[in-house]
Amino acid sequence: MRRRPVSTATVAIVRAYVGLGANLGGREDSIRRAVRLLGEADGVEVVSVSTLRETEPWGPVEQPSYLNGAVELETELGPRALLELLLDVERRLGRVRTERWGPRTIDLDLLVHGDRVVDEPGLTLPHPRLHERRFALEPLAELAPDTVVPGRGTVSELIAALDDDGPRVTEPIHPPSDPYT
Ligand code: A4P
Ligand code: MG
Repeated sequence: MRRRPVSTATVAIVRAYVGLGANLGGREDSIRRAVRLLGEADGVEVVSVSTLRETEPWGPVEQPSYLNGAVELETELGPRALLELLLDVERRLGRVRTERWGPRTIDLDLLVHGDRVVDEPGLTLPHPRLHERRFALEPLAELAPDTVVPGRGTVSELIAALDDDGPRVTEPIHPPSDPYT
């Protein structure tokens, strides 16, 4: 990954993890463009990107299968500012919101922001459904298995605790060494 200084000495740098999902259009292309845009944003550095994997759609809406992954960031942005950036990148990639849990060209979920616990209108941290979703936890485990999801446990512990009724994740399809720039 391209390294670029993100701060002055006085700004706290936090490690944050963002879930990547797409199930419409050129899914891999959308995810790659999203990661590139995140890395170009001020105050954000992309540290690593997981493999992308094909996953069965979760939820009440019938829709195509997803590509899911995760990206590790170092950022000086607080949770709100980072969420705003994610929503902005979604808009720039042409996401149109129709129904909740419905299909989307790109979905960027703020999974974990350091040790922050937030429960406000429009922002919940850690992501409220992370701990029950294999398609979100497995890419995260590739990047940071020992990371603590605040209030829940480590990523590895959460995977071990999953029941097997959730959507299946097939083999990773794109190696993490794939260039993103
Ligand atoms: N919001 C609050 N907290 C957060 C956070 N930590 N990260 C708010 C991101 N957003 C957060 O999200 C609605 C609002 O949630 C945002 O405006 C933000 O203020 P949205 O993306 O517009 O709506 P959504 O995605 O349809 O709803 P939601 O509840 O975020 O759905 P999910 O949980 O993202 O689920 N199946 C598979 N296999 N893989 C998937 O990735 N994704 C979904 C969407 C359904 N099924 C899936 C997958
Ligand atoms: Mg979402």
